[in-house]
Formats: sequence, structure tokens, C-alpha cells
Amino acid sequence: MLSRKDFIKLGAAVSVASVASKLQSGTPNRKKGPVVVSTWDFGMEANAAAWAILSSGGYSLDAIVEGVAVPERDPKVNTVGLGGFPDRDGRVTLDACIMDEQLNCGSVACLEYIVHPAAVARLVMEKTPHVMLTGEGALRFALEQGFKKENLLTPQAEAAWKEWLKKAEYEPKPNWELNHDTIGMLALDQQSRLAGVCTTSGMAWKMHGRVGDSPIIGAGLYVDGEVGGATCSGLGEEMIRIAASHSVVEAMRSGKSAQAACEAVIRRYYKRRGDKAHGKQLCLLAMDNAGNVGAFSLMPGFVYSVNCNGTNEVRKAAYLLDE
Ligand code: SD4
Repeated sequence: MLSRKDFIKLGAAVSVASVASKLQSGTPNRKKGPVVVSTWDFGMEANAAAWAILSSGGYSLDAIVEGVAVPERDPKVNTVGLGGFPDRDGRVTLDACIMDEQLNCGSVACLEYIVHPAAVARLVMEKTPHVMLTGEGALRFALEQGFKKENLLTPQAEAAWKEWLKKAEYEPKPNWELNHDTIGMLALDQQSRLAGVCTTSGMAWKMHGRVGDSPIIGAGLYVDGEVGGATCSGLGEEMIRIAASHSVVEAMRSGKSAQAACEAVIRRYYKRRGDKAHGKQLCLLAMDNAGNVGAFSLMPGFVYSVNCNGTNEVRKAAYLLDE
């Protein structure tokens, strides 16, 4: 049972949600691409790179790999690719997955030394009989495919890790104040082909070998061209628990809009987890196969970037609970 206090918060969220629905009224009942959306405000630059391909008639799968390559190679982004914060042993381990409109998918987890894990995930999808490669095997595959081995631990990330080592306390708190986390991206191209990708260095200071939601098909990302796609940011363990992205896509399949589907999944999570949900952050972003976009988070602070009709903007997601 929800407490009275919880009901009040739910009530407040409904009004925020309706504001968010109004904010999205720029794209009601879209029938065609291109549209590209991604998590957080660093998604703006990533969207712009994807848009260059989408607007010239390119394939959504090419667009998303190019798009997320921007934060992957940016050493200032501490949550994706090069410059990502390491695990507790000082090792930068990356997770990524990719999926197209026909349920083709590929993934890499705990991949070290490779700046662009999303591009490797695409090759797992296209060139192997498998969906997921991990650790040493993923690295070997990447090198065989011509990727270069590089040191991903920047001096800044190393300094932050050494600072953390002084206390070495692991608090799995997604960094929502700093507004830059995992990038999940969904794109619909001019031929209405939908594709999605998710790429991250995962939770800073995690145990070596820890895998989050981002490379798990159905958790960090799910795409079905018949319906739409969804991706996530936030605390991976929580997203895995509820198969978050798949749940959003299935809610859309049952008739909910992208926005209503994200809200329903967060509400159900909170109802099931109760107190265990407090202090966690779950951020959902969805797009149906006509290009309509929805987003919702458990806690405040989630923003996402939308590029549609050539306008690239950051939007605030509605949320369920106050801090
Ligand atoms: C993970 N979901 O590894 C990622 C991290 C993230 O906001 O998105 N943080 O759990």
C-alpha cells in the first residue's frame, strides 16, 4: 500500500507530468523521421552528429553510432568512454549495446582499452553469431576488428579515483546533480527505421567485473520497430530488476503513449520497491515508431536532448518523487 505521503507525491507528479506532456506538444502524432533523442544535455552534441547523417537520408544505425561516439571520445565526460571514472581497482571498464528495428542486437560488457564500445557492439551484432561479448573476449574481438588499444584513464579520472581511495566508500549514487551520465540514444530515420544504442563507463568505483543495465538488452535498451524503443540512465541494478526498457516498449505495445509508458514503469517500480527505492535514480526515455517522445524519472533532475525538424533542444523530464 502507498502511504498518504506517497499519494500526495504521486498527485504532484501527475501535474508535473501534464506539464511535460504539454512541453512535448511540438511533436504530437508525428508520422515520420528523422528524430533523434538522447539522455542528458551532453546529448545535444551527440544528437547534432547523428542529425548530420539522418538529415541527409542516412541510416539510423549509422547515425546513432556516430552520435554517441562524440561523448565516448570526449575526455571531459567522466561517465562514457575515454575519461570515464574507473572501477575500485583503477580500471576503466565500458558497457554498451545496440539494437535495430528488426530485433538484431549486439553488446559488450566490461570492455577495457577501447574508446568506442558502441561501435564494437554493432560489430558483435553484425559479425558474430552472438549477442554479447564480455571482458577479455570482447577486447580480443575489438582488436581483431581493427580497433586500437588505448589508455582510457585520463589524469583527471585517475586523480578522482585516488581521492576516492582515501575513504574507499562505495555509494552507488547516480550523479544526477552533475547532469552527465550514461548516454542512451534512439533515432528514427527518413525511412522510418528505428534504432537505439546505450554506452557508459558505468558506476564509478564499482567492483571490478560489475556490469550495469547499459549493455543488457531489455534493461538499458530495447527496440522493436513494430512499436518503438526505450533507453535508460540511472542506477543499473534497479533497471535490471525491472527489465526497464523492455517494460516501457511492452507498455507502448499495449497502447500507451511513449510518455505514459515511461510513467507507468516508474510508478510500478516504486509501488513494488517502496522504501528500497529511496535515494535511487531511474531515468527512462522512449520514442514510438512514429517519432513521438516520452521521458520520466523517479527523482528530479533528468534532462534529455531532442532533435526533431532540425531543432535540437534540452527538455526536462517529469518525475515521481521530490528529493
Ligand atoms: C550503470 N546505468 O552502469 C549506468 C550508469 C548511469 O546514471 O546511467 N548512471 O548503472
